[in-house]
Order: sequence, then structure tokens, then C-alpha cells
Amino acid sequence: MTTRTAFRTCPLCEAGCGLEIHLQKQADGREHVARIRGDRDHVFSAGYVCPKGGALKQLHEDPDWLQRPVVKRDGRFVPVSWEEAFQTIADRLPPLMQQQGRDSVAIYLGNPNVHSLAGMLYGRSLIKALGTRNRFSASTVDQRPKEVSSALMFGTTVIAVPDLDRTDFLLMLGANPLASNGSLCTAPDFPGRLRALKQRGGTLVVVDPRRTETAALADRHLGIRPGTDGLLLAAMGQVLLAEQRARPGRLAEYCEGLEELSDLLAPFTPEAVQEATGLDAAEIRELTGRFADAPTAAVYGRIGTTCQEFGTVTSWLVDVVSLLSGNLDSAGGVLFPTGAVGHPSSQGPPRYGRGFRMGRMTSRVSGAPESLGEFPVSVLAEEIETPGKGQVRAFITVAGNPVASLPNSRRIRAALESLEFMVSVDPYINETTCHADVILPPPGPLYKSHYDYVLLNLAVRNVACYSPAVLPLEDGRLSEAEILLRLTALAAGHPPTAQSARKIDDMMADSMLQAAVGDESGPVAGRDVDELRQLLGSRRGPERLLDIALRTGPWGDGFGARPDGLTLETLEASLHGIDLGPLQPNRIPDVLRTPHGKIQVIPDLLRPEIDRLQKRCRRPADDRLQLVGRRHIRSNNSWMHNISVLTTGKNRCSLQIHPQDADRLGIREGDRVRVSSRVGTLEIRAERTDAVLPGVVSIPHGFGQNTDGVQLRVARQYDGVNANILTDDTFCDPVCGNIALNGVPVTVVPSAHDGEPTPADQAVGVF
Ligand SMILES: Nc1nc2c(c(=O)[nH]1)N[C@H]1C(S)=C(S)[C@@H](COP(=O)(O)OP(=O)(O)OC[C@H]3O[C@@H](n4cnc5c(=O)[nH]c(N)nc54)[C@H](O)[C@@H]3O)O[C@H]1N2
Ligand SMILES: Nc1nc2c(c(=O)[nH]1)N[C@H]1C(S)=C(S)[C@@H](COP(=O)(O)OP(=O)(O)OC[C@H]3O[C@@H](n4cnc5c(=O)[nH]c(N)nc54)[C@H](O)[C@@H]3O)O[C@H]1N2
Ligand code: SF4
Ligand SMILES: [Mo]
Repeated sequence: MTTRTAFRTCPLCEAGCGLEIHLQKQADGREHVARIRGDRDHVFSAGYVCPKGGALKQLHEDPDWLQRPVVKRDGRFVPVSWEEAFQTIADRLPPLMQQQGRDSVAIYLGNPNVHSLAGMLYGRSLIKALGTRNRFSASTVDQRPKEVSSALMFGTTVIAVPDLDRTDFLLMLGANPLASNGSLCTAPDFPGRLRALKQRGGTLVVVDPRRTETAALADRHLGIRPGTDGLLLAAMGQVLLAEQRARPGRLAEYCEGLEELSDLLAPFTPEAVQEATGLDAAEIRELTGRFADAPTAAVYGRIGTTCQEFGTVTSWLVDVVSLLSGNLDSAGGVLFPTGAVGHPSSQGPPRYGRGFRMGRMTSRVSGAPESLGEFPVSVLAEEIETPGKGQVRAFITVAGNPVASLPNSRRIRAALESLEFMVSVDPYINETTCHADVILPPPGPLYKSHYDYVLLNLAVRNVACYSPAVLPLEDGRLSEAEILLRLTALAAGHPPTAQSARKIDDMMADSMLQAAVGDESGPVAGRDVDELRQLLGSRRGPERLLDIALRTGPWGDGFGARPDGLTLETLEASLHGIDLGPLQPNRIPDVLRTPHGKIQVIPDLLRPEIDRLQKRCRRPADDRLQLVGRRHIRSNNSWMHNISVLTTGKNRCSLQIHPQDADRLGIREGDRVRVSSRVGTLEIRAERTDAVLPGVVSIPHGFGQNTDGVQLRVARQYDGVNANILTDDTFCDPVCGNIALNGVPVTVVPSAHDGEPTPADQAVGVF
């Protein structure tokens, strides 16, 4: 029998569904999760939940989730007290930083940070205190091209999202929300929203080299060759301009360089791109016509458009097509959300900025440019391997699994093995953290409060949802915020104690307040910091920082200046979230931060990319296959294969291959095959399916926990292999260095082949 019901946002993916969690009191007085279902009263998700949300119960109970810190002694992990764990770090890290310089420590912030208040707020403080140039995150194996293309056009990283609930026509490229539930487009029940689009007479077109679950729902599926979406979009732009159907409308006045687009896109006729894209010219013309005819239309591009060799230029073209068709910043098209904790440009009148700059530093070994304060993950291994001043000798991971997630895994793994010292803030001993000297485990999701600090700035509706922790922290546990604050203290030269953590937290709150009162166009301009501090009452930690951000945000109470506005207290009283209404059009010019206050239609940095894209049309066909990824509704990147309710059923780690290719190569259903790329070889079971285009093969990522050192009892049993053994750390988008995980050239042979072994063959089966 349920003794209490708690409500909480699901922290597992970008959809942010509301959950209803039924708890029961046990004989020992502890509360136990009886069941979890969707919160039907939630303002955004209205009861939707996917299998992962329900599996939070099993995640919460996972016996492999570390309950105490562990330290490696004689090659084995031993549980220790928090004091001992921090002391071990204090003994090793600061001396290394002193002797070899701050750049000798690298840090990687992984994906779950984006779903964690502590990660969002205190990951930054840790980075700052470390003072290292060697900062890395999942962003450069994911969405950096979109951030950069937006920033180049608009002066800041605002990202336009499809107006999913109102559009008449959705053109979706390289995304499979029926599996992923959406990304860079926060939309709980994405599948339901797509069905609603169809029910109201709208059109869904999916562009993907695989006939995905989402494609199956679409009115039309265009099977494109991997890496050529930029050509398709450029051709759409060319047709709109050549047929004089471009209608940027009111935005024309805010554009710099619009007139030049006609000449620039002129070579990209549908006929010129048809061979490379594999799409018929007539089909491209028809698509463009229908897109232009629709009363409103939105273009949405995701992993297939960012994690590929033309990531930035393709992401730019997504917005160019929206702009030319009159759908940018327009209802039913693509819009800029106004999250309650403001993106810097989500409030206030237009402020001319300095524009966006990247490459302010370059990496030591290969000179890769920095973007948004980070180097691309493609250079992580070489920074560890290459001797010299500034060589990385120590590594910190926070919620990241580079061995599973980054390209050329084998090289990453060898690099981690060569480190002098490594710390992981992570609940599991997995393929990455098994290389750590110290693992600091955060408590499970039900012990944490939640607010989607970043993701609500990407939502298809303006909403604000806060959830307090469902369960109180148990004795002997530290919150993730406390762990990160103590690490920050240590990196800043203070003892890693609760007292230092408190001081740093106070300093962070003060500096946020200082920044807010110093912002001349902000709601608390010129006010007294002491007065505002008083108004925050006794809050500490992430809640205090969140309250400041909410109150000074676009919907905030301005610390009393707008009494009806939001505070954390209002959100605490709204268990099912607060709906702030549909996204607003006409945010341009206010959102712009370019030096001239206009949209930079053709960013200089992208001119060479447009040439390179054009040359892509003439690239001779390659007889190798092209590898792409895939996701499944029951997966979550690299870390949920230990939850048996999610892994039962048919094995999902297979190589999908078209029957034509399989026949040519002599591969039968279920055969084990050997797949090789420039950097590695692996063995995997083949699955013949015409859901992939001929010439394309697909392997999901995040598997391969059946390797030495991993202490995940369920995941270890899974017959899976690490797809990133094949992905290539030199195959990148050249603008920002984001990895091209899709379109990787590979060869496939039946496993028992008699051919000459390649050098890579000798390493088969290492993982
Ligand atoms: N081949 C291929 N590779 C890919 C992709 C692909 O499509 N194909 N996708 C890429 C993308 S988009 C991304 S975002 C990256 C993701 O790659 P990563 O950034 O490595 O993220 P995850 O794989 O989610 O790994 C999460 C880690 O965080 C830990 N963790 C889980 N919850 C918590 C928590 O609450 N606190 C802390 N401190 N740790 C926690 C887990 O144990 C795990 O070690 O992978 C990329 N890699
Ligand atoms: N269940 C589940 N949900 C997740 C995750 C997960 O691992 N599991 N991961 C989360 C994360 S970190 C992210 S970033 C998001 C990603 O969200 P999505 O982008 O929706 O993720 P995918 O399902 O990988 O969809 C990418 C699609 O691009 C296609 N593709 C590959 N190459 C190309 C190409 O060159 N052009 C085109 N047009 N298509 C191409 C692939 O076939 C695939 O169907 O999902 C998030 N949600
Ligand atoms: S779609 Fe699933 S994993 Fe994502 S937030 Fe909703 S319930 Fe959680
Ligand atoms: Mo991602």
C-alpha cells in the first residue's frame, strides 16, 4: 500500500517528464519505491512516461550503485570514508598541479551533468578552480556544431526549436525521437506530439539513412546518404531563391548579407546534389515546394546533422532554410524559447554584443581550436599521450564515460591507463572509472532535487518545473553538490571540508548577485547585494543559486520588483510544474548579440565550408560501407545496461546491414562479422534488414561492459561491443572539431574469413 506519493521530473533524458512515485514505509522505517508512473497532472508531460522513467525504481535499488567512495589499493578498489577519499586526492592532485602546472589536469564533464542541478552549477566552479585549459565535455561529441552555427549567426548560443505543437509541416533530419524522446528540443511525449501534428492535417517528413520508428510514422521518409544533409538543405535554399519563393519577411531588415545567399547557393541545384545525397532531384524540388507552400513549416536537425563531417555548415543551413522560407522566429516555424532561468539573451532589449569568438586558444599538440571554453574531445588522448610542457597527467571525470562514448575507444583507454592520477565522480565502476584512483559516488536520483537548468531553454513550450528530493540523504552520504564543492575547494588550494564547501558556495551566490545588480538592463539593476542576500533566507547550495537565477530571470519576481513573478517558493508550491505559455515569435532582434545587432547570414568562418560542401558533390563513390549509430527507447547512452528490466528481450547490439550488401559479402542472419575502420576492428552479430540503405550499416553505441575491470553485474553479461572502437578521432567537423560519429567508412567480412589479417585484427576482442 502506498504511504506517500511524491512528484519529480525524470532526470534521464531531455524530455523531462513528470513522474508520480509511490512510496511505502518498511518495517525498518525506511521508504521503499513501490511503483512509478507518469504524472497525469504534469503541465508539460501530462502522464507520458517511457520505460526508462519507470525503471528509476530499479536504478534506485541497483546494488552496483556505489554507496561509499572507493580508493584503488594494489590494483583493487576498497571502500573508504569520505575523509580518506578526499585526503587521497589532496595528497596527489595539488602536488602534481604545483610541479607540472595546472594544465597537467584535464577534466571531462559527461552527459548526465545536463540533467543535474549540481552538475550544471558546480561543475563550472570546479573547472574554474582547476584553472586548466584542458577542459572537455560531451558537447563536442554531440551538439557543438549547432551551438557554434547559432552563435555565429545570432551572436550567442540561442537555439531555435521547432514549434512542434503548432507547425503544419515538420522536416526532421537525423533525429529519431521515437527512440530518443528528442534532443535540443525538449518535448515530453514527442511521439504523441508527432501524432497530433498528423491528426491536425500536418505533414511529417523524415530524412534518415535508416527507416527509423519515427520514419515509419512519417508521411514521407527520404533515405539520404550519411553526411549529405547539408547538400539537401543547400539545394532547398537554392530552389527557394531561384524560384523567387524566398520570403524572409520582417527579418529581412535584421539581416546582414542576405542578398549574397543567391550566388552562394547557386551551385547547389537539386540536380547537382542528387548523386551524392542519393535523393532524386525531382523529389528535392517537390519537397521544397511543399515545404514552401505549407502555411507554417519547421526544420529540425539532430545527431545525424551535428555528429557528421559537415556538422556546423549543415546546422547553419537548417536555420538558413527556416529564414528563407519565412519560418524563423515565427509561430509554427522555429522559435527561441524563454526559459525561466534565463539564457543570457532570453531577456531585455537588444544589446549589441562582441559577437561570438572561438579559437581563443588552441590545443597544445595539434592546435585544435577552443569553442565555448573547451577543446574538442578528439584531442583528449593526444594531450595525455604526448610528452612535453603541459602534458595531461591527471584526469577528472564527472558523470562521463569517455572509454564508452568517445571515438577511438582503444586509444582513450590506453591513454587513461598511462595517467598518474585519476578521479571520477560517478556511481559506477565501469569501463572508464575502473581506471580511476578514487571514485566519489553521488547519491541516486531520488535523493536529489531537480530543475532542468539548460533543457528548459530548449523546450517547445515555456514551462518551469522544480522537484525537491524525494528521499532525504542517508547518513554517510554526500550530495553531488557537496562532492563537487569539496573538489572545487581542493583545486583552489583549500582543505576539502564542509566548511570550505560552504564558503565557496557563499562566494558563488554573492558573485551571481553581484552580476545581477551590475546588469544595467536586468530587473535588479543597481540594488544592494546585502538586501538581496537577506531575501534569499536560509537557502544554501543549488537551491539558493537556482532561486537567484529564477528571480532575476525573464519570468522572475525581480526580488520583489514584479510581485507576481516566479521564485523558487512558487515553484515548490507547484508540484506539477508551471505553464508559462507557448513560445513567443518576434524575439529577433532582442535575442541577437552580434556586434552589428543583425543576423550574420553568412558567417565568414563558414565560407570555406560551403566550398568544401560543394566539393562533396564530386567525391568519388567509395566501396566501403558507411557506419551510422542508433538509439533504442530502452537505452541511455553508456550507463543503463545494468538495469535488467531495460535489457531483457532481443539483443540490441547488432550490426544492421542491408540484405543486398549482406548477400554480396556472404553474410547470413545472425552471423558474427568482423567490422574494421581506420582505427579498429570489432566482432558483432549481423542483422539483415532493409531498414538501412544499401551501403550503410548501423551499430548502437554505449555497449561493451563485458570487459576487464567493470563491476556491473547485469551489464557485464550483455553480449555487446563498444561501437567507438570503430569511430575515428580524426574524422571531425573541421569548424569546431566535433566528432563525426556517423558516416564512418568501414569494411565488413564474415568473422571466419581467410583474408590477410590487418594490423587492427590483432587487437580484436580486446574489449
Ligand atoms: N558511437 C557513438 N558514440 C556516441 C554517441 C553516438 O550517437 N554514437 N552519442 C554521443 C553523445 S550525443 C553523448 S551525449 C555522449 C554521452 O557520453 P558520456 O558523456 O560519457 O555520458 P554517458 O554515456 O551518459 O555516461 C554517463 C556516466 O555518468 C555516470 N552517471 C550516471 N548518473 C550520474 C549522476 O547522477 N552523477 C554522476 N556524477 N555520474 C552519473 C554513469 O555511471 C556514466 O559513467 O556519447 C556520445 N557517444
Ligand atoms: N533512449 C535513449 N534516448 C536518448 C539517448 C539514448 O542513448 N537512448 N541519448 C540522449 C542523447 S545524449 C542525445 S544527444 C539524443 C539524440 O537524439 P536523436 O538525434 O534523436 O538520436 P538518434 O536516435 O541517435 O537519432 C539520430 C538519427 O540520425 C540518423 N543518421 C545518422 N547519420 C545521418 C546523416 O548523415 N543524416 C541524417 N539525416 N541522418 C543520419 C541515424 O540513423 C539516427 O536515426 O538522444 C537522447 N535520448
Ligand atoms: S522520455 Fe523517458 S527517460 Fe525521458 S524523461 Fe520521459 S520518462 Fe524519463
Ligand atoms: Mo548527447
